[in-house]
Formats: sequence, C-alpha cells, structure tokens
Amino acid sequence: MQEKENKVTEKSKQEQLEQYKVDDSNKKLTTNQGLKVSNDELSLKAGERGPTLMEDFHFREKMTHFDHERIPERVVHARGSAAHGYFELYESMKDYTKAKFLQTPGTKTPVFTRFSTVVGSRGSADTVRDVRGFATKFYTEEGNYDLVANNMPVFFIQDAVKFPDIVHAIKPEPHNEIPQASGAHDTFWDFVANNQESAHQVMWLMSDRAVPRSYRMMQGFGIHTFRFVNEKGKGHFVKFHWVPKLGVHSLVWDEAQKIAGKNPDYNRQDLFDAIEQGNYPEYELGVQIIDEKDEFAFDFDILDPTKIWPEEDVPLQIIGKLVLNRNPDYFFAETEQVAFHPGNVVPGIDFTNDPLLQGRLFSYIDTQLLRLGGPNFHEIPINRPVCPFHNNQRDGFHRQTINKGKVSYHNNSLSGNHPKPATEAEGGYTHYEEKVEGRKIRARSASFADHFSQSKLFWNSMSPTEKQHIIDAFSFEVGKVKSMNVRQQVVEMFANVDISLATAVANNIGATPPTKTGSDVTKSSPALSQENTIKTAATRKVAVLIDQGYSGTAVKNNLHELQAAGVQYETVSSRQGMVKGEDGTELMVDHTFTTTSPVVYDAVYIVGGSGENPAFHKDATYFVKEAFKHYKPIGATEQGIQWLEDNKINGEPGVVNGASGPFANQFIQAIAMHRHWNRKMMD
Ligand code: HDD
Repeated sequence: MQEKENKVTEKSKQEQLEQYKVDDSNKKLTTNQGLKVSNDELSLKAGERGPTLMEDFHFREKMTHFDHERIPERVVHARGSAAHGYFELYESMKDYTKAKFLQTPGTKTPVFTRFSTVVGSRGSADTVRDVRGFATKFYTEEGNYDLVANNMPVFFIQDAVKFPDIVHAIKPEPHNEIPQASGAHDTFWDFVANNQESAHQVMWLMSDRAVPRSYRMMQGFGIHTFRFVNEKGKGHFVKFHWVPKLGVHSLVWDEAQKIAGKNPDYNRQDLFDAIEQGNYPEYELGVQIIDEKDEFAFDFDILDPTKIWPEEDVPLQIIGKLVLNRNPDYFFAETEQVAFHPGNVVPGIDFTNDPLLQGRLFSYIDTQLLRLGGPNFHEIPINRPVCPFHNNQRDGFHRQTINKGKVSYHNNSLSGNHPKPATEAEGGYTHYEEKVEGRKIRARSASFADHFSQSKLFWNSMSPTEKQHIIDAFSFEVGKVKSMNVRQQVVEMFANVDISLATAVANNIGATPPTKTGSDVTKSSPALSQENTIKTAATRKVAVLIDQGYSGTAVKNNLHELQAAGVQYETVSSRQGMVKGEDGTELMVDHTFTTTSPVVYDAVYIVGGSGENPAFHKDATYFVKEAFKHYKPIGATEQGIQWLEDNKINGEPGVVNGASGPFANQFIQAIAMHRHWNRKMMD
C-alpha cells in the first residue's frame, strides 16, 4: 500500500488504520480465499457416522488457522493494555531540538500508548507489585519516535548485559515456575542483595508506586539521559517525564491482592472504561534539561540509569500533553502486535552513552524478530509510520509491500541512485558527533559506584504513611524468602539506606537487626512523594449501597451532585433489578454483593432503605468494613447514618455523616483525598 505524502494530523494514524479494517457484520461467511461457505457446523464425512474427509478444505483451513493463533508473548511486559490518542505541544523546543513535532505550539501528533506490568505472563493479574511500562509511539512526519518508559524513574541495573540476569531472577523460579508475577521469592532477593546497584529501584518497587490505582494515575519516565540536538547541532542532555493530570495514586497492598482475584483486569478495565465514557486519560510531558557544560556538575553521574535528577535541582519544564481518546478495535492486531524500540528516534533526538540504553538499542528489534515472526513487522498496520518509507530492504516472511522495479541496491545508476540518502537539510538523520576516546575495557565507571545516597534521598522524601508502606512491603516480600541467609543479606544491604527501615524489616522477618549507621544523606525531594501530587474526585468510582424504601429525593440530589463533580457511581444491593424509593422513584441495581466487591471502588455511600432486609445489612456491613480498612472515604445519609453509629466509625477521618451539613460537597472532598490514613482501625 502506498501512503500519500501529506501533512501529519492528529487523525493521520486513525485514517491509515481505517484502510485495514474489515466489518464482518451482514456479510456471508467465506474461506480466506473468498469462497462462500455453506456449512460451518459439520465437517465433511464419508457417511453420517463415518470418518472426516481430507478434502474438507474448509475444516482444514479453519483448524490450521486456529492451531497457529498464538504468538510468543513478550519476554517482559507481556501483560498490557493500550490506547490511541494524540500529543499536543504547548511550548516550542526549538532552542533545544530540531524534532519537527516539537517545534510549533499546537502541533498534534498521533500516538499509541501501551501500559504494562513487567514480570507476569500475558494472562496474569493487573494489580501485582511491579514496575509498570508506559510506552508511547509518536507517529511523526519524520518517522516513528518511541518513548519506551516506565512508571519509575530509575532502573535495577546499570549495564544492559545484566538484563537477562535480573529478569531471570524476578520471573517465576525455573524449577517449578512459581510464583507468578511476583518478586516475593528467593531468587529475586538473592539477586538484589548480590547486585547492590538495584537498591534505588528496589526502594521504588517497595513503595506505593508499584501498585497504581490506575494507569491514568501514574507517572512515566524515560529513565535514561537522552540528547536533544538543535538546528545548529548543539546538544543538551534531557530526561522525559509524563505527569498524570489526575495525580499519582495507589492501591493499598491488601486491596491490590484481593483485586487480583476479584478482577484481574482491573487496570485494563479502568483504562478501557474511562475512554469509553469520555474521561480521556491525560498526561503532561515534562523535560529536564542539562547543558553539556554541566555534565559533571552533579554529585552523581548523569549517565547512570539508577539516578534521578532531583526536580528541585533540575526543574521540570512542562512542554505538552498526551491525550488518550480511542480504544483499539482489535486487541491482538494493535495492542499485542505493537512493537516499540527506544532506537526509533527522529532528527533532533539522540542517545547518550548510558550503558543500559546502549544495550536496549540492540534488544528490542531482536526480540520482535522472534515475537512477530520475521523482519517485516514494521509493515503491520499499528507499526507503520504515517510518513512514506522507501529503502532497498526486500523479502522476508510476511512481506506486504510490492516494491516496483528491478533495482534494490545502492549505489545504482538504473534508477538514478534512488531511493537516495537525504542530506541533513532534507531531514536525513545524522548522529550527534560526540567525541569519544577510550580503551576497550569491561569496567564500571567509578562515578557509578554510589548505590545508596539516592536510595536514602527517596526514603527521606516519603511521608510517614509512605514509609510505613515501604516497611510493610519489604516485610511481605522478603518475609516470603525461604533462605534465612538471603533475608539477612537484604537487611544488611538496606541498612546502608536507612537503619530504622532495616531494623523494622529485620524485626518483622526474623532476621538480626543490623548494627550499621546507614546513609548520612539528609536531603529530601518533595517531588518524589505522591502525597504531594494532584488530588481530585473526578472519575473516582463510588459504590452506592441501597435497598428498598430508600429516601428518593435526597439520594437523587446527592447522586446528581456527585455526577456533576465527575464522580462515577454504581448501585449495589442484595438483588438485581429495581429498588424502589419510599417516594415511589426507582433505581436500577448495577451489582449485587456477589457480583462486585468493595475493593474495586474508591469510596462507599451508604443509603440503606426503610425496607432493608437482614441479608442486605450483613453484606453491607462487610462491604463498609472492608472499605474502611482500606482507608476509603465513606459517606452516609438517611438510614445509612445509623449504620455509622452501630459500627463505631462515625467521626473517623474520611467518614462523612449526612446529618452534619451539606453532604455531597463534603463527600466529594473526602473522595478527592483518595485515602484517609489517620484512622483508628476497627477489629
Ligand atoms: Fe525494556 C519491553 C521499558 C530496560 C529489553 N521495555 C519493554 C516495554 C517497556 C520497557 C515499557 C514494553 C513495551 C511494550 O509495551 O510493548 N525497558 C524499559 C525501560 C527500561 C528497560 C524503561 C530501562 C530504562 N529493556 C530494558 C533493558 C533491556 C530491555 C536493559 C535489554 C537489554 N524491554 C526489553 C525487551 C522488550 C522490552 C526484551 C520485551 C518486549 C519488547 O521489548 O518488545 O526487548
């Protein structure tokens, strides 16, 4: 298929994909050869009770296709969900980069973004403790640019040659393939303790960042230091950040584990539903920029992927926004077959010598050759650039393009030496001419040696609740390690970060408390605490517990106000069908206590009803207790108020009593807070 040479707009990718879409509705069933099929239920047999005949081409074609339906899952990031959208530039970056999509404010570039967990298989649960991938393909007029990011700003290792090791260590153990999608086992922690460059990322992994409430509520980080190059050829170091408009929010660990059973598709569903409802996820793109002359001005090496650039030292400049506004039509064709590669760059964006980035530049194409079955995966619709592409590459499995003419080499005279390399002025990519000199050596730069100062910076930046969650997470994960020796090694290692952390963990997991003094870093970075991010009730989901005889007008008004604030709700009762208010109004019940669970809601609104049956009361009690335990906002009006008294939670933080002032407003504020940590726990 020949693309038209036209200007890229927000819709360019969608328009391109439309050409490949097929609508099967109201169509006759055919074979892949276009032959109409007259019977799709019975194979061709020699007699009604006889053997199936070889000549049944329909049976053979259908079965063969089915037998070959599966492709290898991604070796990491196998489980993911994606969406289409656009990136809009706010501020010209032309002083720093000549990338065309970053020149003119208002420019919109079509994108496809895939979120993922890292460790679990394709069918694993969403809400496991893990890093999340956040990969975006920008379909620019100069070719595809991929920002293959994670939701944590640092990585476990400093050199790509160790990537197979860290992945082997955290994946299920090879002898029994246990545990699935979890780092809570011996080999992972053995790796950590014996590869201490992992310290900083492990701190992030033990923090709430590892259990995001939603893909819509997590940050993204390019991690590596990349290079911007402007029209004059001047380079700047740059780090990329995605900042979610809804703030950064997480599940609590007990809740995350329960959701993994109640709805393993929790994050996937949330993304899909939000887009269907028109609540388009939005993230702003921030850049941190360092002048080349300041390459050595920091107390860490800016090429080290286990280090952040504290935002208080290198400010984050917001330059544009990403809006995800369209769900894929076909998961396999789009989400599964999309192929990202950090080496997909455009003029004006270049690499640095970060040894992790350098290795990634090899790994992605290599893995896709296997996963997507050959070298033509760039022709799969989701991967095709929206600008034309021409070269002398030919053949290979699944070739689709029909290149005309007999010339497929360079240099040539038979076709005027076309396709011809472009000059820099014509948009030809030229690599940044960094001067490099050195001996061939397998060594780690001494400037990469400090693994604990920024781990401590992270610890110092956490709120007391966040710190407690980190202690709890270490205690859970390392507490599952069978080897007492490995447990002790982990405790000793994290004593280098903070002695109170290591001591608390040691006491929880039966290890000997360490006697070291820990890192003496006192600095903190408020930007690292997710408690300091935006809080809003918009798009939060409330369970409305309601039964026969509810108070019609009050409920209607409150639900109306919640909706006006962008809050979503579902009604939950003992039976499906309608519930009737005492004023005769009726409401549809969305869920019963068996088809849903408190863990999948952000808040609970207890309405009750004058005709409550005992089963309702029992189930609602469990529902609210569970939500309370997970620090969620709880509101009550009408008959629900008595419930707060009966269960002794009236007056607790985040518990909103409709009898005391305007309910909806207070409840919306409580929802916006996300969780209310300073509660007394019930038994
Ligand atoms: Fe990677 C997939 C992000 C280090 C090798 N990686 C993959 C995906 C994301 C990342 C988001 C999923 C893309 C998708 O949705 O299809 N990876 C990162 C980040 C890293 C990182 C942010 C550190 C800064 N990765 C990394 C290293 C290597 C790889 C050091 C190997 C040298 N990553 C891969 C891979 C994957 C992959 C094996 C598996 C599937 C794929 O590429 O397409 O090549």
